[in-house]
Amino acid sequence: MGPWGNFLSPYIQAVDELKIKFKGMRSQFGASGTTSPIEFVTGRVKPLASIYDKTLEKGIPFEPSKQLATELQDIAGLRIMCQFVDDISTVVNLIRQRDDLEVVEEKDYITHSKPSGYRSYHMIVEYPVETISGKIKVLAEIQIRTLAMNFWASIEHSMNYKYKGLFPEEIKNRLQNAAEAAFKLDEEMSSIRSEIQEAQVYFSEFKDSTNPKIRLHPTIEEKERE
Ligand code: 0O2
Ligand code: 0O2
Repeated sequence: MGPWGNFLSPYIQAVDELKIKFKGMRSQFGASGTTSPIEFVTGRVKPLASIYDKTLEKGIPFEPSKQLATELQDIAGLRIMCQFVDDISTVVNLIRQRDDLEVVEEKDYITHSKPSGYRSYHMIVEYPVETISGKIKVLAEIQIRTLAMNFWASIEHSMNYKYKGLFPEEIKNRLQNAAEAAFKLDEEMSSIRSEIQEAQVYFSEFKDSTNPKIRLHPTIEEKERE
């Protein structure tokens, strides 16, 4: 393994472990019969080409180093998608309570969206990875957002590649309007949250009810009878 392989290895482990842990949170909600605030989780280690671009932007040497590990806080990146805006603070609180990581910074781009229109909640955490040469603490960035925020960010991110961040004024305005429309959608969905969740519980019970032996939770009717 070369110097980059050695440097990135604990980040790969951190992403794999945190992905399993956050997906585990989702399963635990499911197993307890409670609607999960987590819809799905993704993770990635920043590709070397993106690390290179960031070092140019920040004016730091492109080499595995302590400086790189400190200044690039998103070499390990996790993304947690939620159905509703309120779920984001639930997830943030669950992460704050964990003993297996330390939150070092939080950035609230939901109440303070970026000028581009970007919305998301960012947490920078320090996560200890056990390696054959001992414990290594790495930084990881966790982005927590709704499905609508994620839809907008994915589209805008891919357009950024085409325009290299320099959007024509009209596209910039349209993207800002689209971000507001996405937020309006989130607000509308929040206002009918209880109806949506009732339907989702009914739907999952309907699926399970085709085989009564695998039903893990009481149905709404059974709950009401209790
Ligand atoms: P399942 O059974 O498909 O739900 P990986 O290493 O493959 O677990 P990776 O490569 O980090 O994950 O990210 P990827 O492949 O982009 O997606 C991670 C998980 O998120 C996958 O599920 C996708 O199915 C799921 N996913 C991606 N987009 C959406 C989406 O829009 N809605 C929902 N509900 N899920 C999505 P898993 O973990 O492979 O398992
Ligand atoms: P990637 O992996 O391509 O997503 P930094 O830029 O990281 O040195 P800063 O400004 O403190 O420092 O970071 P910030 O803005 O808190 O978080 C950066 C990450 O947030 C970006 O990562 C994006 O993933 C996301 N992000 C921030 N602003 C926008 C935006 O306007 N549009 C979209 N689509 N995503 C945004 P990178 O670096 O782009 O890497």
